[in-house]
Amino acid sequence: MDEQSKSLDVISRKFPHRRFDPLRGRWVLVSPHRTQRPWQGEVSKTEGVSAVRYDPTCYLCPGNERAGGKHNPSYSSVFVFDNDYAALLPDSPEIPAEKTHPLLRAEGERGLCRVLCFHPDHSLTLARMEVSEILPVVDAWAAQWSELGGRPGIGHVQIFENRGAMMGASNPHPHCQIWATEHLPDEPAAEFDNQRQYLLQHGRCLLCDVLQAELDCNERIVCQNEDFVALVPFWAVWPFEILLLSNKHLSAMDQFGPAQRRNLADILKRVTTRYDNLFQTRFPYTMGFHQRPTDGGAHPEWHFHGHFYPPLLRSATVRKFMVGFEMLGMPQRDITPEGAAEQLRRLQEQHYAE
Ligand code: H2U
Ligand code: ZN
Repeated sequence: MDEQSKSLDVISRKFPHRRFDPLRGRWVLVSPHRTQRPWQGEVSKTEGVSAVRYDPTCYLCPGNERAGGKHNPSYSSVFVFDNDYAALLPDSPEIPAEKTHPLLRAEGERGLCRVLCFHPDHSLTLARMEVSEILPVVDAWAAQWSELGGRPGIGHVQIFENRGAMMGASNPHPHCQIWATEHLPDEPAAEFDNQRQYLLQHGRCLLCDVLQAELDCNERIVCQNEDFVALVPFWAVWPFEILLLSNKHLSAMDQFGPAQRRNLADILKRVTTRYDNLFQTRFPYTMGFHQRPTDGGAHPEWHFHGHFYPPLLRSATVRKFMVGFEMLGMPQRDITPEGAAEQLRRLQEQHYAE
């Protein structure tokens, strides 16, 4: 290690500094010296492994009645339905611009929301499903993305999973949501601007270059297979945040062949198992994929990726709060991304409950 990188290494492990996220276009404050501070605040409940394979009161279990009165079929693999309480509607009316004040703007937003159950077994999570059982989930995601994204007027399809009560999941049954919107939402819109700008300036893909830099320095890689790399990004905000990158420059799941689909299922199982093993709990997170906008453009700038945003900080019961300086200033973290990656890397890929 040369003198310059040695001093950088020491500074970034011991002293407050800020790091830039070129994908989102924002800074994060890193305060590694703060990890020893005492905690007398909220202690959350832990969620252990469940043994309830069928819950007669669950809205998502096979055969049960949902809150809206519809009945689920006796499904045996994945099951997709239109959200009974959809946040978006396909026929929401346009708001005439002349009726709004330039500083008090509103626009109509059309779209639709679906729920996708991963498995009929109420007790499972991605971590405890077989790769062969996650594969139909990946296939369903790809089909949903193409179907919804192919509809006229749909500019973006967001697939996301809220796991655990701590992240606001309304139900422990393994499931995710899909929201298809007319406009590009703010997070992918910022990523779009930054990826496009980088391609214009450098003639290369931003995330291809990030991946190469991460592979070269090899400090924040958690696990990988032939098609995907899971790493704690240099600029991670959440303590154990993971960025999932495809090795190849692919922009969405419609470009995945059978090997990539299987390897996505594989890396998801490995990442979620490591998460559960970290604090021996049903590790909560919000996870989702960022794929190219579905406006019909080729989007050469876009690189397929997934984000895992888990709230836990130092145990199964102590979470990070995004409050105070985070709300009024900028995101801040204590444990370094390098330390978090090392902890996740050291863990077994066999689930602790098995
Ligand atoms: P979350 O656990 O991420 O909240 O997702 C569950 C979704 O399921 C939620 O958006 C929907 C809720 O509206 N839902 C139904 O569509 N029907 C039901 O009977 C219960 C929940
Ligand atoms: Zn259920």
